[in-house]
Parts: sequence; structure tokens; C-alpha cells
Amino acid sequence: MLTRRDLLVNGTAFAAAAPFAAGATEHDPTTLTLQRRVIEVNGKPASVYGVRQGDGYAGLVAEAGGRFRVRLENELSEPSLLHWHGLAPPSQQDGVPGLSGPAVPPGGMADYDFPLAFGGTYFMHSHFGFQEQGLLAAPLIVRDPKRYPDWQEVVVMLADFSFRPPQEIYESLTGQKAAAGSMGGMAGMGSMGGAAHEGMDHAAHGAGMEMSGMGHSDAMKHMPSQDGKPAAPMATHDLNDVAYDAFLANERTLADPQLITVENGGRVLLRVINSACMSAFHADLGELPGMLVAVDGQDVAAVPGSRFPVAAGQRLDILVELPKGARAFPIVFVLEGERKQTGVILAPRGAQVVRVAELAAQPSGALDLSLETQLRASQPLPQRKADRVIPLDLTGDMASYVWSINNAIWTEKTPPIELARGERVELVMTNKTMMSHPMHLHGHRFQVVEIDGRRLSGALRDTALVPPGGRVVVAFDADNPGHWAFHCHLLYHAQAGMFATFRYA
Ligand SMILES: [Cu+2]
Repeated sequence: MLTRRDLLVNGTAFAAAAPFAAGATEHDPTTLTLQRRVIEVNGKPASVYGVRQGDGYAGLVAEAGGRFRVRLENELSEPSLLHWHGLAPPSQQDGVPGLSGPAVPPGGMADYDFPLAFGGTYFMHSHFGFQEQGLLAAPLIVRDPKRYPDWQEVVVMLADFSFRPPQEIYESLTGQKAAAGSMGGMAGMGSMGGAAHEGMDHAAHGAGMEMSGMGHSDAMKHMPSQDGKPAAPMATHDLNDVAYDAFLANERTLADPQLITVENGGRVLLRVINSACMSAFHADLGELPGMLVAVDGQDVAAVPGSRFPVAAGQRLDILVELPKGARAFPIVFVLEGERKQTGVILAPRGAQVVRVAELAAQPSGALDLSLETQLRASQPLPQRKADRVIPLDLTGDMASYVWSINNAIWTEKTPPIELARGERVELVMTNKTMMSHPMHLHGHRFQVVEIDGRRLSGALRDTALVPPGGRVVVAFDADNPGHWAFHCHLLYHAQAGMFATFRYA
């Protein structure tokens, strides 16, 4: 059995979800502190946020069946709040400013205490302004001791990074100054933009951040298919509306990747968290055969493979058995529609580590639902007829950078969609736009029950990708009363108005 020290690599605890790393005891809450830090990106210093425990551990590991007992301390010079992405807390503890409660002021704190009914791979991130783009996010692992107890857990958290202040990125996309508070769900955006602007590192400014036109990058001209093989040209989808300076795996690029010590011939549970604000990836295990066993923290019937898509806000649990031998194994994540990639290296002691290029041999395809249609929930929702069916057209376009639901741009005044407690709800999401939208529901797990007209007993999730022209139906039980956010998990789309709320008492 590896000790925690064995799992720590390069002085950071980022990669390992060790059993003793964080566990809140019955008596003491775990303190998570919001901080500013400087990391190095592309050889330059970058001022980012962080969520740290006192010992420097990023994020939190808790036990399924226990309680989530956390004290959040805000050491930033601006208000903030954390959302526990994928968990089902009481509504007031969900961390969406304006919906769940007020943001925590500088120097302030907030306490959280709720039961953790189920395990899984989750994460925490700010839902305040554009803080998420400044890496105000961290892993949140709820361990189930009965699940793969002898496998080494390796957490890989993905992010997209720009030296440009997010407010400026947003204004370039919309072509106009963002109105203060234009998005109540991320209240305080106006003031926040200024704060982020000051905080971001201007010494390293101007590192080639350009908008990629209307999203048609060069790779678009020869769009490969899902499995990465070149296919017919396809110019109808818009991908990657922000051109980032770097893509990070555990805050490192492939120029200086994290080396994660694994056992020779060991068994690894990869917990992949896509915390990128605007970017989707294909996980690529290279020569290693993998087994996808959970998405968004929820078990599915295992799917073998070495390449799996992960949209913004989604997670993957992948089992990997390493062959014997002192060899290193890169685990890379290729940006949708591009050759750019990031990743980490799994390396047994004594293994020779070879440098991995920052560009994949071939561009990755656009994410589609070919994997999603294969996924089957291990514990599906009980069969039940929907009490309420809600059509939600995903609307808007890239040119005007208007994003909306049922053609309604969300504002603080938008009335919630009213539900009744106990009903089975189906959300019929139809994407009328040219971009994919990963749609995230707070406070509930939903099941994918229909894709493009075919019913299925699909995965339980909290974030479902709806590709252009696609129609995805998800079902959930209204069993967690309150006021809940439902939105595109692309940060600037949510900010622009692709956002709605559900409410029931
Ligand atoms: Cu979107």
C-alpha cells in the first residue's frame, strides 16, 4: 500500500487522491482557503487563484457516506464563493452567488455541512464572475472505500489558460463592454472584472492571444472523425471560440509535465476532471488499454478503449493496467478540433521519461455522442413516466455572441422554471446553434434517456454535451428542493445568457 508521501510527486499533492489527505473528521471541518498564487506557464509567471488546505493540498478528498464539512476562508481581495460541481447539497450551500446565497467577502468565511450520499470524481470552482478562468478550481474527490480499493488513484485536472484578463476575452467575444451584473447567477461580475484584471499578470501580457476568427481554426478545414482519422471536410461546426495561451494538466504543460510515480506493472484509477472554461478534449492513453468505468462520478457499464471525449465540466474515471517494465506512459488530452495537447506522465521508478510534443500528430475530431450512446448507467433511475417535460432549445450564435435558452437571454429578473417536489422531470435539449454546449444541472444527477430520438438507459451525469443539431433528453427526480442553476458550462456562454434556473419548494 502506498503511503501518502509515496503519492506526492514533485512537492505537489495535486495528482494523488490519498485516503488520508483531507478527510473531514466527525469533529473538525476541513478548512479550504482561497488564495492567490504564482505558477509558471510557458516559462512565464502567471498570477492565478488557488483553493488550498493548510498543508498545501489542492482541493478535497472526502468519504462517501460521510459528511461534507468544510470551512471556506477567503484570503482574496475580492468576494468569492465555491460551487461543489456534481454534489447535491442543500440549495443554500450550492455556491452560486445570488441563487444560493451571498458571496464571501474578502477576509470572510462560510461553513458547509451536508451528507455525501454517493462517491465519485467531482470538482469545486468559483461561480463568481470570471474567477474560474483564473483557475479558481480544485479537485473534489468523494472516495468510496469499496470501489477499486487497491488501485492507485491519479487525479488529472485540465484547464485552459490565457495571460489575457478574462473580462478582456469576454469583451473581444461580444464586441462590447460587459455590463456590470449582466448575469446575476455570477453576480458581481462588473466589479469582479476589474479585480481579475488587476490580479492577472501583466508582465507576461500579450503572449499571442488572438481570437480565432469565427471559430474556424485551420484544423476545421479537414475535420477528422471522432476516432482521430481524417474524414470529410466539415465546416458547419464552430469550435474553440477563444484561442488560449496554454492547456494545463495539473497546472503544467507538456513542456514541463507532471511526472506521476506509479508502481511498475501497477493498476491506476485515472480521475480526469475537465475544469477548462471553454475547451473540450479527447483523453488519449496511447498504447495503454483503458476501461472507462464512470462519467461525472457515476458508474457506467465498463467501456474499453484508449480514447475518450470529455467536455467542459465533465469527468472520466478510467482504469489503466500498466504493463511491467521501467517505461513511462504519457496520458495526453488533445484539444477538440486541434493538435494542441496537454498531459501528464505516469512513470514507474527508474523509467526513462521521453519528452512528449505539445502538438499531437493529428488534430482531434469534434466531440460527438458516439460514446454517449454506448454508455449505460450501472444504477439507472427507476423506470417512471415523466410528470413534466420541458423543451429547452439552445439558441444563439457566435457572430453576435448571444447565447440563450428558448431564445431568452438570462438576467437576474428572469423567472425560474417552476417544478413540483417529487416529480420526474425530463429536459428536452435541442441545440439550434453551430456550437456544442455542455449543459450542467446543479444539485441533481440526471440520466441521459434519449439521444437524437432513440431512448436508452444512458449514463447518470450532471453535465451533458449537446452537439450542433443534436437533441438530448435527460431525466431527473425533483428530490432536492431549492433554487437551482442550469446552464452551459462554457464560461462565456453562461455569462452571455445561456442560463436558466429551476425552483421548487
Ligand atoms: Cu455553450
